[in-house]
Amino acid sequence: MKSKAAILYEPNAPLVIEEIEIDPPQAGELLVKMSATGICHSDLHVIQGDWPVPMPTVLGHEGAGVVEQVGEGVTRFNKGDHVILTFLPACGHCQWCHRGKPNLCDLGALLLSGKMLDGSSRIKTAGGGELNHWLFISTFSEYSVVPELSAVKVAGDVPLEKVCLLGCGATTGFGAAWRTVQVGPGDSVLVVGAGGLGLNTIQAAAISGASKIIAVDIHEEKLVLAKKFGATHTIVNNHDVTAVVGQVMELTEGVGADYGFEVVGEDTDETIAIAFNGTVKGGTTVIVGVAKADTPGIPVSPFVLPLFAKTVKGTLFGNAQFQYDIPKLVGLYMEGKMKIDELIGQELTLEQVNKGFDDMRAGNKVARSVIRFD
Ligand code: PAD
Ligand code: ZN
Repeated sequence: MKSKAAILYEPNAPLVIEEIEIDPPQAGELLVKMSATGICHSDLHVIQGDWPVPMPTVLGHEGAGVVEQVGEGVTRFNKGDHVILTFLPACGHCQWCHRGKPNLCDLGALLLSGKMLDGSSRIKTAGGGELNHWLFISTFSEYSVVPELSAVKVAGDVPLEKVCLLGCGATTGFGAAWRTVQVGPGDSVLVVGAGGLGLNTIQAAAISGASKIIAVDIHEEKLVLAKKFGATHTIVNNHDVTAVVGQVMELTEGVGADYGFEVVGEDTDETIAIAFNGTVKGGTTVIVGVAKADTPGIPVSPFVLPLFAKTVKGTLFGNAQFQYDIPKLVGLYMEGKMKIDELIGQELTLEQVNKGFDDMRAGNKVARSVIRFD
């Protein structure tokens, strides 16, 4: 079948809207009619050439839609089901899934392959040219074939154009505070980067009862939003790490925050330095942002790390148990206890996808853009 999709042919070029050809879903796969997809910074990393991703590719990995057709052997889904697509699949059988770490599922090894789970492809250009899948779900397309293992079913009355953000950013940011470390009542939290993910780290910390939540960003506009999501204090990062850390210390009785989160993934020499140096002795720094693949290292002093007995942790998908956690977060959202609408600064058409990335690069326009297909 034909589908309109946004193709990235090479790094640092605009995405091109074209009709592509999609093969029917194979065993264990679904054809999904996309309702909406968020624009996440990870796709911007791919556009910037930061990560080793095969091109041309159909980007997008924060989507939700309606099952149009199911492949052979699919029993959990039927035509008409509403689904959120996750940027990682989980098989449920490998040792990582059994250890309660579906975010580390063995299937993740194929994540950047550009192929489906069986190593073949379902998409090509209208002229028959090669196209790569992205994270198995390529959501910048009216229709997409996806593994059933990348889908989470939701009720028919859940607004897909909002909860699509749970497929990546909202769950990752929220999970970083809720699952990766368990922020608790009275804790102090420092969040560097108040974008699509960081705002969710802030709101998870607030929901968990953190007493002090310090948000750091380079844009005032993001800090205004951070307050809406539960930040108690905000600091503009004017690229003076010592000054920013000094302000964090002033706000935390001179010791630093119990948890420091880096949620930027750019300028990591300064953002990780702020998160790490702003973390209390014995505390934990969580790195959420994913930097350029060839970044040589992180600014963590091997003198300070042991002497202050700090922990530095990475997180993938916020350590979410996503088949279980996403329905839970949908429930929180439907009860009005989790903010998602407030993240969405604008809705765009697929044709406006490059505007979405321009606004993300500008940084001060919106926390998230959502592309709507219907
Ligand atoms: P975003 O662009 O929505 O937000 C980034 C925020 O950081 C913006 O508010 C910027 O203004 C702010 N910022 C930029 N530079 C600085 C700086 N020097 N100091 C302070 N703030 C700054 O991005 P996002 O929230 O979609 O993604 C953030 C990162 O998380 C990005 O690297 C992405 O690839 C990564 C990510 N990680 C996972 C995971 O599983 N670990 C999942 C999804 C995305
Ligand atoms: Zn993402």
